[in-house]
Amino acid sequence: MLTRGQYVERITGGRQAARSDSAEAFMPSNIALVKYWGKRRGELNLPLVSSLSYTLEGYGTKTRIALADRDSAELNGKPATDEDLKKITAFLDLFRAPGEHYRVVTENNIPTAAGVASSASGFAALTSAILALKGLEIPLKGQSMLARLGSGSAARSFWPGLVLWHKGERDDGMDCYAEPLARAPGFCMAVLLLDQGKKPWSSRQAMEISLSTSPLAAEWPAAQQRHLDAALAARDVETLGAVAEENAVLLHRLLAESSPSIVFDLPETTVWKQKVREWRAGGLPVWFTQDAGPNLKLLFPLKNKEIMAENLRGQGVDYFIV
Ligand code: 2P0
Repeated sequence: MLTRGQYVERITGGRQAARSDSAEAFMPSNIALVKYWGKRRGELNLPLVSSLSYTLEGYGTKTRIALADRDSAELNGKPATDEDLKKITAFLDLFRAPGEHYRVVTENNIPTAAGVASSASGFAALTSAILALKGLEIPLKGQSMLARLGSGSAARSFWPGLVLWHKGERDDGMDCYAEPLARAPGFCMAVLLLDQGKKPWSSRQAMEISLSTSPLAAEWPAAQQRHLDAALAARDVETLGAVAEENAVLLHRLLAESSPSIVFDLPETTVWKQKVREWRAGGLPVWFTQDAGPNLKLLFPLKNKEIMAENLRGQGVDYFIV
C-alpha cells in the first residue's frame, strides 16, 4: 500500500523545485456516459467501478499558478472559499518543494458546482499547471493518474472524445488509469443549464451516503459493469444513448433510496426528462444523462445537430452543444 506522497513520487520521480515563476494550463471537462460512483480506497481515490466519459472539448478551466509568499486561490474572479482553498493546497502539498507557496488563479467557462463537472476540468488544469511550473514532462497517462488524487473524474479529462477509466485492482493504484478510445459513434451532447446554483450535496458526500445506506448499493457495481460492457460494445448512438440513460436512472434511484434520500432533481429536471421521453416516443432519437446535480445532458446523433439546436432554441433553455 502506498501513501499519497509515495504514489506521486513514483510518477514524478520526487518533489522538484519550480523551474519557472508561473505556468498556465487549460483543460476541458468531461461527462460520464457510464458513471464513476463510489471508491474502493479513498486515500488514493481508487474507484469502485470503471467509467466511460465524453470530453467537452473547449469547455473547462484555465488555471494559472505562480510562486508567491503564501498560498492563495481565486476562482472566477473571487477569493476561493476556505473549503476550496483547502482542497487546492492539499493537492499542491503533494508537489511542494520546501519553502514554496503558490497563487492559483482559475477561470471556468462552464458553471461551477452545478453538476457540469467543473472539479474534473479544475483538477486536470491544476495538475497540468503545477507540472509545467516544475518543468516536469509526464506522459498524459501519468498526469491523469495524478489528477485523480484531486478529483476522480479529473482522470478522464486528458483526451478528447470517449475516455475509459479503468478502476484497477491493485491497492497501490498503479493499474488505475484512463485511456482514450479510438472509435466513437457519431453523436453530440447538449448540456442544458437548468440551474447554476450551488448543489445541496457534494459528490463526495453523496457517494459515501448512498453507497453505505441505499438498498441498491449491493447491486450497483455489477449493474454498472453491465452498462459499461454494453456501452463499449455499442456500435451506434441508439445503443450508447439508451445505456447511458439507463445508467443515470439507476444512479439516481440509488441516491433517492439512500438515507437521507438524496435528490438532485429540480422541477425543471423532471420536466425535461419527460420531454426527452416524449420526443423519443415521437420518433426523435435523444437520450439524457444526469450527474450529481440538476442539469441534464442530452445525447443525439451528430446528423441531428441542427434539428436539436432548433428544438432547444424553441424551449427557451440555456444550453451548449459539443
Ligand atoms: C462521474 N460524478 O463519473 C460521476 C457521476 C458525478 C456523477 O465523478 O470524490 O467530483 O472528487 O473523486 O470526481 C463527481 O465526483 O468525486 C463524479 P471525487 P468527483 O462523472
